[in-house]
Amino acid sequence: MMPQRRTYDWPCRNRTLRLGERTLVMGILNVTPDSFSDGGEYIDPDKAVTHALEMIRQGADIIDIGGESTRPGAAPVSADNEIRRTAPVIEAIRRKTELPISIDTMKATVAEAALSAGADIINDVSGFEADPAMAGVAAESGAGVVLMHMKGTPRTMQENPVYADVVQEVVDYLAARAGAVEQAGVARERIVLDPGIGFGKTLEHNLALLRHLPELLAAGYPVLVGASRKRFIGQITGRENPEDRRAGSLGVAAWSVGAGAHILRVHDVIDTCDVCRMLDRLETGEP
Ligand code: HH2
Repeated sequence: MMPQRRTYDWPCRNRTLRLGERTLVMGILNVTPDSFSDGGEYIDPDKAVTHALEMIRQGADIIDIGGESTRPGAAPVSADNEIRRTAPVIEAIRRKTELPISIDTMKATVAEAALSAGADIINDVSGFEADPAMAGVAAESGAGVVLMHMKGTPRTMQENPVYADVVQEVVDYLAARAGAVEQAGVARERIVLDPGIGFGKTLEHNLALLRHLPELLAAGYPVLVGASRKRFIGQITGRENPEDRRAGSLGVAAWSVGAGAHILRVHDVIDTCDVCRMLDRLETGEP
């Protein structure tokens, strides 16, 4: 028997998302020229909006928009450039749908522009550490918050990540970051944690974090997992090309739901939604 997930109400500005009854699927929209899987595909705003609407039709619960690649070795992007890439796309999506939108950024000014354009959630891969102004933006706006663990910076994080105990270190780090963000005025119930698969982690580290997801869940916050098409899936399956990692990604998605994750951040929305619907129903046992 699968354990029943703990449920949460996640307030994100003027809406509240129910977490844990049904797994939520966050569709990835990278408005970047250099993302590791879909780089360049959606840099054109019209194409980006079309892809977002397609993911919504496929069953996405949240659209996560990023204007800066965080793939290993990626070069940083200026705030102006990131805003130019993301804000118009958010505005255009918001005109067409009420679905929650998250902004994937480490910069407070980018988050602010995204919130003005209609975003509801701030997804920061630096755990709100990169920009000291980020917590204030979240506190003031009432946005939902995703705090992710990363060791180092995207430029250097995969060089030689070393941990004494990766699970303990990630859990302690995220709990401490959540505490700091709460101190800055963000209500606890607005925070979701993410172990940061692939961010300063070897294959073994990624596997340990996924195998011990319940230890992160025990911190008492909802958990998001972003493993879609990542390199460790290629290492295990032998698939060099990220687009060929779909089945491997679905395997990790199924594992994560079984372990208790509340939200999955993915490229392949339609398949992930099917996996989630099956697992959600198996979990409740409803006929
Ligand atoms: N992974 C990526 C980017 N943002 N955010 C969260 N919360 N969790 C993740 O695991 C995560 C994330 C990296 O993937 P992707 O956006 O596909 O690539 P890139 O950073 O190259 O744009």
